[in-house]
Amino acid sequence: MKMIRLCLVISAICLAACQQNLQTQNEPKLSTKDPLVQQSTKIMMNQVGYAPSSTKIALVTNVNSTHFEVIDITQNKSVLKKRLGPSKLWQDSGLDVQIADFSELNTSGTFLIRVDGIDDSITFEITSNPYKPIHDAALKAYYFNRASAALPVEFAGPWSRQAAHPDTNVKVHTSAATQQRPEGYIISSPKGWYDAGDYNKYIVNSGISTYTLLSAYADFPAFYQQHFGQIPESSNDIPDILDEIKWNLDWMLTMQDPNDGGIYHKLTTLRFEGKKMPHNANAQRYVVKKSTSAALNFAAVMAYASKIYSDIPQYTAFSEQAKFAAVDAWKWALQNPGVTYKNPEDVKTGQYDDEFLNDEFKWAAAELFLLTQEESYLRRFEQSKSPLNVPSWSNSSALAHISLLNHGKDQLPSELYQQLKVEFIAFADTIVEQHKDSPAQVAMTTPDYVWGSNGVAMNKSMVLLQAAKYVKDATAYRTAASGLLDYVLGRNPTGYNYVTGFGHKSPMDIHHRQSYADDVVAPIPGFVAGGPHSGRQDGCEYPSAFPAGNYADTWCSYSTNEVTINWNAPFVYVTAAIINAD
Ligand code: G3I
Ligand code: 9MR
Repeated sequence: MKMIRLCLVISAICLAACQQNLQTQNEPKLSTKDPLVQQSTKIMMNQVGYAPSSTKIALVTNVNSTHFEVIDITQNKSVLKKRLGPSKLWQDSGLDVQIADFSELNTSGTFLIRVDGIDDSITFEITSNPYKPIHDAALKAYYFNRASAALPVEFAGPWSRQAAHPDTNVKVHTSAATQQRPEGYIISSPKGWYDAGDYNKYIVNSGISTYTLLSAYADFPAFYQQHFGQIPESSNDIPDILDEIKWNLDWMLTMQDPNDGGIYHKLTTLRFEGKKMPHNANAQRYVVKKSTSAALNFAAVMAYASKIYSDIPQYTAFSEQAKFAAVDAWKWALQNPGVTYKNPEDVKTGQYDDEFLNDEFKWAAAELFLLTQEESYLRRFEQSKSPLNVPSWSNSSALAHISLLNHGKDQLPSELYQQLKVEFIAFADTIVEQHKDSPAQVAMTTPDYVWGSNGVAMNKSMVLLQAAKYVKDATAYRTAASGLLDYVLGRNPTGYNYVTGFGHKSPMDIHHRQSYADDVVAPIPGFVAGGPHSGRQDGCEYPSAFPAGNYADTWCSYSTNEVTINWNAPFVYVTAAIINAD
């Protein structure tokens, strides 16, 4: 397997080199000479497996045959022969693709797809509950990214590591100085998750990740009650997902200045650390400038957490604390409604800057209304006009709808509830249409190939699965949601299953300092790589000029091959939802 991966890496590098002669790096053009097009006599499919009742689709390109067969490997016999769909150009990949739909095959077993004239597909399984291991790994990834913790072998296996970043000696940066907490004042701000491949902790990204995991718990409590993640807290009687989330909430609480309720935008070194293990990355850390986006994001997440944890007897005091923290942050935001974040000159790390704050006001108001039932929050929600968009660290409008639809039926005026439902379903319908229009039956469009496109795919899938709860016939929503999961798991032009440690070909050189600097060849499993990004903002070389092909499994490619907590979270939600629907 390692040899195969090595060959793939080498061929990707060669292809990238060839491509250099064909076109300039930042001007992708459609060309049949694109390496992806040339190498594309292959069969692209979800590499993790299929539930017996699921839609099952593979994509075939560049073939002369009209039919495909599915071979049962154990019996060495053909169990299905069908016509391939018509050939269509999948614009974002540059490939002409034909669909091999083998959904009617609903018996468990190990199979491959055969098309005359090209190599057989990978072998794949049809099995009940194929996504449980990958869901568990994606959730466990948060444990691997815990700050202020040692990871013993018992829980981390070969990726065990020393404790690091106690964050008990964090300085207040000039940009955050106040009379009570002047520049250089020391605060303690331990725990939390590292954001990504870097070791910093950023409120807005942490917030959406935490919210998404909380909503997975809220939607599937019985599943998570029975679910054990092999983390140090597994022996207590609280669901592991709530223990894991609490690790981050504890940190988030420390980011509130008790003197005014404001929230520091991030806890960070001045520059990114080198490729070091956490315990060797010892540069001074700072809390930097308070921002309105951090305050509102914090208020929303703390309000939601207060609601969820109020049901856990051990956490009633925490639930109260979270509520007061949320209200204080909200008040700060009302008094400071337009403090957008930009890095001060001496701070070079992730910015998570956002100039449009209506969606954050809307989200925080919605969560605070659900928690307190105070009308003033509802009025503010209604005033905050912000269109529905795919959720992201900078766009939380849809999260307000998701929470109000899930938890607000008895609290909202029924007309408003109906209106929110109609708006949300209409939004999900646009994604269903994208799925139907796509020759690959993947609801990704050209503008979706931003930094973190796999996060976009998973957030779209989450929207569809949320909408599925509110429609009479959810088939189209669920099919489109699975199509996006299939895309991330291998039904894509690069042929990667983008989740580390799973499938036949998955990222090996993620931009993740721990995975780079440890002495284990395999990266930490369960992380979703960012995915193709047409902006190529890191200046690395890519094997294709097409939006969906702009991915490189190299350390260099931090805009396509980093991993973060906010891309894993919707993946956890989506796999949990699909597991619980089967
Ligand atoms: O908002 C503009 C839009 O108006 C414009 O049309 C478009 C064209 O490029 O760009 C949009 O801004 C992009 C922004 O994300 C919002 O989507 C920026 O170009 C793009 O550079 C920015 O990427 C972010 C990246 O950090 C760089 O700041 C990613 O979303 C974000 O996920 C990533 O996050 C990093 C952290 O900074 C540090 N930790 C790791 C993490 C993942 O790589
Ligand atoms: O390594 C950094 C990564 O963790 C961040 O997400 C990314 C965000 O901009 O930046 C990476 O650092 C790069 C820096 O921004 C520019 N010089 C190259 C660095 C990576 O080697």
